[in-house]
Amino acid sequence: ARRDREKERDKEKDGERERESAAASPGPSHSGDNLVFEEKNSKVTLHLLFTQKNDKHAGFFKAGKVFETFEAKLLHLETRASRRCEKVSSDEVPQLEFLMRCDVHSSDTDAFINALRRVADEVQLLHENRVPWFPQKISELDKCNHIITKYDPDLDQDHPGFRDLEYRKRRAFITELAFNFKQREVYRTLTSIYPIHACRQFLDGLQQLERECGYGEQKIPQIRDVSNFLKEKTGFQLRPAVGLLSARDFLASLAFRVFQCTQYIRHSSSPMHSPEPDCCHELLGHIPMLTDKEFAQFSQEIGLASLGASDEDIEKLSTLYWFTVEFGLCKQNGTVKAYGAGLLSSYGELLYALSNGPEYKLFIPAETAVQPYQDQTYQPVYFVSQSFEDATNKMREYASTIQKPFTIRYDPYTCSIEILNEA
Ligand code: HBI
Ligand code: NLE
Ligand code: FE
Repeated sequence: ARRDREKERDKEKDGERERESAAASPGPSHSGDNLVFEEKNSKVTLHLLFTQKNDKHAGFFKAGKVFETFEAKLLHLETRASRRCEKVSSDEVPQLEFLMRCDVHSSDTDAFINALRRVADEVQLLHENRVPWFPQKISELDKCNHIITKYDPDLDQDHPGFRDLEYRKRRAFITELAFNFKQREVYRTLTSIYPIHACRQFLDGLQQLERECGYGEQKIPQIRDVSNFLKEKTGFQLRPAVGLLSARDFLASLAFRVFQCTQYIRHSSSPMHSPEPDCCHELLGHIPMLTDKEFAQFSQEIGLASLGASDEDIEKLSTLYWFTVEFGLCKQNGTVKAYGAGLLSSYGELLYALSNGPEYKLFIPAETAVQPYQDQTYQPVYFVSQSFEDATNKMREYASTIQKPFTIRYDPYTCSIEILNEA
């Protein structure tokens, strides 16, 4: 008996799942006369033969109420005498059939037809051959996330873990992670446009990471593995950041060739842009650049320049950091390419930055340093350098002009800062 109940319940769930999936999001393209592809979140066209109840008056008009309730749209209507009423005597009105075509929310189809049946003698669904939505691209597997709850420890009282709250919490957490598994989409869409929009140094770095460090669509690499890899390439290490840090703290880490990495992932509703750094931004935006020796050196120099700097200088340095390391553009072989991590981790902004939309300004550190910026949405202005090398050289020059009452040297053997002439 329990098996039967379970079967019943699964059947119900499957029905639910179909309705939900039909309502959730857009799906494959639409309909021939006989094949009706259900579109996610949309309408389905029905061809119905509605036979009016002969013993009731105005039976068809009752159908109007049903149409209204279900927000169904009548696309075509024709009437004919029902073939069943051939033997109707001459004083009787022949039974009418209404042939109609209508659009109805795909998730409501069954309920709509049932409601019509209540006011009709008969409702026949013509050409019915509805095809449930199915994924047509691997990325659409993100939508195949409806679960069968038969063994769900939260719902099934017979589940061995039903009484173990800790266990259920952990299960729920893991389930949540799986639901948010959009990184594959982030990786695939971005890598599709890197070849045209990313600078050479980035492409080289990413290729090495794919070859030697487990980068790919399939999984998010561990910070520790990437850190070990980077350490060998350029001496940079990664450490898990506690959150969005103050500019002073964030830049100070760079002085030691330490890059602070966020660990969470952007919300699955917005895979193409995140206003804050997340692991996609760190791993896809920053890390490939940090495999480049020149860029690593340059990053450390920004960090060193920030140590002990005044608040105003920190403000300027972080603005420069913003328009170079995060959103920098440079020319390579006559084409504008992106080297900024905030661009290289956002499909939306990468396309936008290299379109005709935004304003371009020439990168001149003293001017760039006072350009206001925001981190909510795409930048209205980007700074373009004559070349990647030009950007790093100009930044170095600028950093050396920052006045501080002491001089420092980084000792790479001990990974520490020496203060040379404290005032
Ligand atoms: N904190 N964790 C973290 N990650 C960043 O990229 C970051 C930060 N704090 C400030 C910051 N970036 C930049 O906006 C510059 O101000 C340095
Ligand atoms: N907008 C970037 C992205 O979507 O990856 C993150 C920027 C962090 C400064
Ligand atoms: Fe960043």
